[in-house]
Amino acid sequence: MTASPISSQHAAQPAAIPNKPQPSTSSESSSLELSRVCTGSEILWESLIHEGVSVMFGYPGGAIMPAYDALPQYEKQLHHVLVRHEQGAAHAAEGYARASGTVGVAVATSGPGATNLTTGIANAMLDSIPIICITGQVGSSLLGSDAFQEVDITGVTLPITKHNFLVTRPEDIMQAIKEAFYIAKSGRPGPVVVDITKDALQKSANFKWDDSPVKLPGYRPERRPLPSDLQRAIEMIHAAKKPIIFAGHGVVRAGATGLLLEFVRKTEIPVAATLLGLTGFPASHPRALGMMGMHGEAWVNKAIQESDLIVALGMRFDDRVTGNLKTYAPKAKKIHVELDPAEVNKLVHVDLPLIGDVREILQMLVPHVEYRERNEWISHIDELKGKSAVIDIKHMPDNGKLFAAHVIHDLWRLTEGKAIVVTDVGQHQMWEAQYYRHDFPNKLITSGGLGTMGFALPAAMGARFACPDEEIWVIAGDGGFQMTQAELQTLVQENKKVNVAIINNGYLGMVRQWQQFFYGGRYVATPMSSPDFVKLAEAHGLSGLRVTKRSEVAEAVRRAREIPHTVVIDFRVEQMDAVYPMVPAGADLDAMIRRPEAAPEPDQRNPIYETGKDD
Ligand SMILES: Cc1ncc(C[n+]2csc(CCOP(=O)(O)OP(=O)(O)O)c2C)c(N)n1
Repeated sequence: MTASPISSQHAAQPAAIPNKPQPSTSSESSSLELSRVCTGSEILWESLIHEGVSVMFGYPGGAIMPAYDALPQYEKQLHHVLVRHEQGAAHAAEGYARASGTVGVAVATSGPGATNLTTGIANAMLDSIPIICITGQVGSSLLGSDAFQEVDITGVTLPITKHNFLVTRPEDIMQAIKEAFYIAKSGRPGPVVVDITKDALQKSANFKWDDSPVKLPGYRPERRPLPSDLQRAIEMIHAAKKPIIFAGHGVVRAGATGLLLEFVRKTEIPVAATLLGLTGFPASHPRALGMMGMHGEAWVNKAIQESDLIVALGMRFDDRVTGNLKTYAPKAKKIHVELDPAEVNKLVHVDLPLIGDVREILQMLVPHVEYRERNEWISHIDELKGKSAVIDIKHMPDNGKLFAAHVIHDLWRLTEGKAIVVTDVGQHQMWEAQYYRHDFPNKLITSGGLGTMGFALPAAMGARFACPDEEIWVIAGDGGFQMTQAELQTLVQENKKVNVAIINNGYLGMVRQWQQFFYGGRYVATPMSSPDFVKLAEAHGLSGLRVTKRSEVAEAVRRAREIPHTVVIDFRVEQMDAVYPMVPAGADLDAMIRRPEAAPEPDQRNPIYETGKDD
């Protein structure tokens, strides 16, 4: 068994999302079990069951076939979902992990099966999501020989996993799985690959589940700040006149929303959110400012630039959040609460790092922070808000045109903000962040760090297995949806329902928007034709609806919610609309391009949109 070094980027407490049942393990009884002779394949599945796995997403092939062959013995405990592309398996495992607060599992064969997982692995790495990817590998005697379907997947995934293993003997499988789960969930969570050679799956070894805790010398996932640093933080918070709290993904993953509410109740400090932190603090709370950064609210970015203290919770100052680092929040002292020490002072110099779990640190701070009156600062931010709210597109009268903002805002109204929304990547993702008001924790699943088109449908499928009773909506662009649309058939085979809203603008919209703003309006390789999405849904045995006017949105959403199987709605929205405000990449955070006063008239239509022909 070989292992890559554990990235120093990951440390501290296991993430926990409250109110989600943690799967029970059968390890309690295991000390009574005698050791048995099992094949490596049996050891693999039994180990997963002991780790609490009940569903996994995968695709078979030569090297992993012995494992699949042993699977029927465990069909009562382990459900295997046959995806239509391994990328879908990794995204589904991530959707499952995000929605459940536990670990997601994907399975693939060697070579192309394993390489197809890599986009999903990288996505989980950048968004710190615990998934385990199990890959078959060629027989150990063939390793390094360029054997059929041999790819050095531990080498390939070294920079995009928190850790990975190559296992060549059946007696090492259990320990590798145990360590993989421990590493994936502890500290800053992330993906782990366990690559197992075919002979290790076929050969036998003694097996007895060992339920002693994993100990890895040199890996210290738990960290706590010094009491003197906590005291300094409290003094800085009390002294600040224009403070802002940043809610990042860490707040959501640590289940720290309740504590953040308490912290804000005591301190009156307004809260801005990153994209992944949006569900960390209720959007309708009077101190909620909204999203910051490239497509954040104008007043939020302006307030950040004026602030004298930033309390950043579980976020990493991504370039989409900061804009030009040289001019970023120049007057603000910065406290950075973060469990990965490698994120501290990486991009933005901070005055006080507090290394540890967001929830634990808030628990330590809340009893000691005192009320401060902040009316002046809060009314100043309200003034900044004024004009932006007036030109917000959702307040425009219905002029017969369908804007994506309308669709998403109406979807929010009709679902009362309670649905789990899984978005793809592009303009629709930003409109979702702006117009679906998130008041409940962990109800938004989106690809933040990697920005992976094709993420939404398979991730929603994973979320569906984690949350069988929740309403789930995919919001995808016509481009991204086409990347992984084959997973519709997986939903059919599994008899699972999600609703799909395609924000169909006939373009790779976000790239088209950049071409409009920064490339002289030369729309190269962004006009895109699509299949008839209604017929596509029907070809899968599902239902499809098309909406072209705002007045039709509510009825379509109502019908989709009633129909018991997956429904795809093709929302034909304005083609040339753009996401506003926008901070051009690398520009100062408050140098924003604003929505024109009047809604834009479509000035150029995609010629291949209606006809499917480029003429
Ligand atoms: C896999 C992948 N390829 C390319 C990109 C670059 N990219 C970002 S947004 C975007 C356009 C997305 O178009 P669409 O899915 O139609 O959504 P829209 O922006 O129109 O809402 C592209 C190509 C990406 N993020 N991911």
